[in-house]
Amino acid sequence: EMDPQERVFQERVDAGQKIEPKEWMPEGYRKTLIRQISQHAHSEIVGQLPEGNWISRAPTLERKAILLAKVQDEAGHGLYLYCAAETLGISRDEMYEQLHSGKAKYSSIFNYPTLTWADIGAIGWLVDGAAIMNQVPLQRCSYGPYSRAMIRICKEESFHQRQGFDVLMKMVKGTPAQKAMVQDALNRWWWPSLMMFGPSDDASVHSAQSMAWKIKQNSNDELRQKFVDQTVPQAEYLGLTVPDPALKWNEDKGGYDFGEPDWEEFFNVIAGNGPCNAERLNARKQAWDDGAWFRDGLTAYAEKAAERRAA
Ligand code: FAQ
Repeated sequence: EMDPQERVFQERVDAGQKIEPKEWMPEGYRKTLIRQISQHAHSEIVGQLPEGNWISRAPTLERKAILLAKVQDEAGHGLYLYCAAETLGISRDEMYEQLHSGKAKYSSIFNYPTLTWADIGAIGWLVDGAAIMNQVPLQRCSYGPYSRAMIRICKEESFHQRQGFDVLMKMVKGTPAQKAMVQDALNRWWWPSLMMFGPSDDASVHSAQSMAWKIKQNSNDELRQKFVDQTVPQAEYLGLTVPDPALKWNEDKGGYDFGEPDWEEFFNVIAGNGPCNAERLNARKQAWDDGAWFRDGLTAYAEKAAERRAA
């Protein structure tokens, strides 16, 4: 019953071949990729805001230079990913419009505030840690441009994660007040980090089809479990307590049992009602509006240059 073109496509995907921009693909495959890649790009761009908040308040010149480089990397990831999405036939203006109108999502995690310097460490450690866990398998995504973008992005995310852990290592060896600040950051960022992997498998509407198309390689719950298993020993190394009373090593499964994230909070945040949704979106729209004169200038210059060439 499957359309012959679609069968050939699926066979190529099953054989591990990459699909490239000009090749035939099912409309649903194209749409799913545009949705996921553009949301991923928006996340990188909006993701600059919580950390950008601390660039001017970093405790030392060295920390400031490192944070500046990291935030700049996120901008690069965003632009890289917009390019990957453009190969599917959507323009950057359309994607921006979807972000600014609230139609396109970006990661829930960036709707939480950064209250202390320890939050910068926690973001690197947990948020970049979760991003890597999710993005390493995306390097094997069936769509060529997305898969290649992920290879470079993952390398940079590894540096980001290390810098976050390094910030926290320094702080937990500091004064009791500094250590308490780190514990407080873990308390606030732990559950939102687990939510980055998306809803539980039984509530994940896109997973089955995305896995059949090898856009996703793992389910949301699989990656969440791997993240917990990797991160809990790191929290212990830092001398911190993970804020989950249900957390317990399970010898039989060779992993941790852990509590259920607050899914009501998650769906509330992705519906636009998290603590900083309005602030984040307004900052993006403001930046877009403030840049209008520059875009106008570029367009006017390009038109003049074309006229001169024609003359
Ligand atoms: N936040 O059916 P599923 C970073 C939505 S890392 C918001 O499971 P899917 C690096 C989902 O879109 C963060 N929305 O969906 C960085 C769908 O709604 P829709 C970005 C979420 O796509 C670090 C609905 O729920 N990483 O930026 C979230 O199969 C530090 C149903 O969900 C990526 O985007 C969420 N957490 O799986 C930057 C990775 N979870 O679209 C700065 C690529 C789910 O129908 C500083 N994306 N939703 O309206 C993916 O791997 C997937 O899209 C998932 C969701 C796993 C996020």
